[in-house]
Amino acid sequence: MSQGVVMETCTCTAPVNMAVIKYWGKRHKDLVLPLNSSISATLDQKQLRTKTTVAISPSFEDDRLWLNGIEERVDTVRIQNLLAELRQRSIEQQSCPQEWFSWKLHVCSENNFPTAAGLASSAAGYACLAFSLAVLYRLRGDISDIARRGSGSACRSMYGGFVIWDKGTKADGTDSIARQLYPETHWPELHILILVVSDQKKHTCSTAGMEVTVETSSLMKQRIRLVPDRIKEMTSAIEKRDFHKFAELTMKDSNQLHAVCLDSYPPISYMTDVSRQIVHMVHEYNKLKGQNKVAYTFDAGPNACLYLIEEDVAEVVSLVTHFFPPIGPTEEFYTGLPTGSVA
Ligand code: 2P0
Repeated sequence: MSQGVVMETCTCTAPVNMAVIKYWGKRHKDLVLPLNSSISATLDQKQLRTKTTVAISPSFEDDRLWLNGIEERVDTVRIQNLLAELRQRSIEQQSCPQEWFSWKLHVCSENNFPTAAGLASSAAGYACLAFSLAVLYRLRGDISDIARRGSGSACRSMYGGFVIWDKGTKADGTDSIARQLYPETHWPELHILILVVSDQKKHTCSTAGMEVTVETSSLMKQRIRLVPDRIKEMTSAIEKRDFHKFAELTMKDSNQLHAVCLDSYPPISYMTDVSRQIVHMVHEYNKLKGQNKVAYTFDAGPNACLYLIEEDVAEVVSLVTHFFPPIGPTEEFYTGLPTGSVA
């Protein structure tokens, strides 16, 4: 606090999460309610994280937001919905001084990884925004539904380890929340390797892509029928730490996500030739080993996320660098463990 200026601040970090059963498609756009439940692992924050500082002061004239040093608009529906929900809950809980509601907010957020390149930056970003504001406003209880209002997948970054986002059935979305299935200590040998194929912004944002898929893909209707069984199977594979089954389900679900994208009209294509070469490499490697040793999964972008067991990391890293030698700053990889949540 500088002399004479009243200001409250809070700084938090939030991790990205990588879905193994994907969220794709909404049943309610403004409330950000999904058509199906999804499961993800939360990554540790050493490699990929968002860091956000929020400040509130009577001396601020407007709400303002900077992302990676560049000022962004705050008058988007997502941000306004998230702020409205936070303030409403704060009023209900009487969690902070009343005059704060007339004070303006400044938000500074930075990612330590490519933004909007299909690396779950919006998940970490909105989780961090919701969490830092909840700390500032001294809110109590689960706030994953508030993060969800910013970006659906953000609700899963509120918890560490393996996380499920229940789609919920209520019209108001109060039961569409994230919860931890298993803590990160449940399967400490599980590692994640992220292969950055491109750090360019994706051509079709997830929100727009989902809308086209829901409106036009007949395959999507079949997917919605199949996902509940897949959620049960995945939960069981994680519970038993059955990597072979976990990998099979992860790869099948990623393939189905990209199949419904291609079945959309006009088609949406996130994977590139390099992404497909990674898929091919993984299947050849697993065939050679006689069981699934590695699983790939791709979000709304060409970058690959590989799940594997610790003892196989060295061999797979050497395989990746052999077939995909890094030639520039965009071809890097991150390694990490699924681990704790916002801090
Ligand atoms: C997921 N994705 O489960 C899936 C897999 C991308 C592919 O969640 O419209 O940025 O803001 O709710 O959360 C990306 O979707 O979309 C996403 P909105 P979001 O991780």
